[in-house]
Amino acid sequence: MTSFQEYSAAEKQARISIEKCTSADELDKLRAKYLGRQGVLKDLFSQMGKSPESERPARGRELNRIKKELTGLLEKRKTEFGSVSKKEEIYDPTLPPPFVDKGKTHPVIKILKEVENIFTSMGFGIAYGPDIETEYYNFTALNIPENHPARDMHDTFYVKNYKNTLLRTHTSPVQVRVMEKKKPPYKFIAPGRCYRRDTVDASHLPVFHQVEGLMVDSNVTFSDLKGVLHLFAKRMFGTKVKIRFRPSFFPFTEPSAEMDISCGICSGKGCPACSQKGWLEILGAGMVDPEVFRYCGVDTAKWQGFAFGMGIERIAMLKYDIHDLRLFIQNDLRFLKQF
Ligand code: 2NM
Repeated sequence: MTSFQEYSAAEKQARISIEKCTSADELDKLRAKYLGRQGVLKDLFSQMGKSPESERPARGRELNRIKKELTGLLEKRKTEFGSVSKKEEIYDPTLPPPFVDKGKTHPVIKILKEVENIFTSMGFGIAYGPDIETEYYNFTALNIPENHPARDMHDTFYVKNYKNTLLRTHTSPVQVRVMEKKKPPYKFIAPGRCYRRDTVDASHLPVFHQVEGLMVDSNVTFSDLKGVLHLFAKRMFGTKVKIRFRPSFFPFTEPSAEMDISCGICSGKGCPACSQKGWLEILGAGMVDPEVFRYCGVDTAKWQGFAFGMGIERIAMLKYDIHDLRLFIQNDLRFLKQF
């Protein structure tokens, strides 16, 4: 038969072990040893049956008191080790990392970089300028006179309370600034954001991107323009692509042209994508008008130049076969993840 002294001895031993314990793991083992299903206390309770009936209430009270004491003590020590569970303590370096949905380059910017790479590989530099411009750099120096419809409030965002100040409608003012400052020869492109007062629809965005280019040297001809832009078209749309030039008009070039590429969808036979024409317009170009050279202080007796300009959203539309520009600004991941 178990004596009360043995109860006390078991309690004392348990207290000492719990006090000496140094980890949550060890504490779990002590809990099992003293309070578990096959633990010391369970054993003492079951041995109570062998004691005289008169002693049993007192023994029960004493064992319950010890159980309560030890439970309290275990709880107290547990808080000292923190509530880190065994599961959390295990770090498995062989597990794959959690999925992180990292961002990627926007399709329009991807095309912009592609265009940049094609021209820089041909020896063109890259020039940048401000998005907020003056009427002089955006219009006047480009031979766009005061009463020209392009200057209309309907097309241009003017900056309120700042006279002659606007958001550039093309990147040509960058070329004007370079021509003013540097002595030819040079060839460079001007990529960047442009702004026009257009209502958003399938083919218009008020904020869009352009790459314009300019080459000034002695003896630059329209053949140089054709050669450079033909090479560009082949690099951008594949070696099988055909090009053609149609006469056009811009205030800042003379002569002026628009360049088409053969429709890649119907191979030039005519289809809905090219409105049955077999051709798709991709850019405007021409020989820099002597009037522009005069505004910028370039000696027209010594230097000639060609210039061109293209809308990047339009190139992206053609290359990726997208029919609605609004997809580019809606941030729908189902769309953006495809590129
Ligand atoms: C175009 C088409 C044709 C152009 C002209 C110039 C400058 F500044 F050199 F005169 N920059 N860009 C140009 C010429 C732009 O965009 C459709």
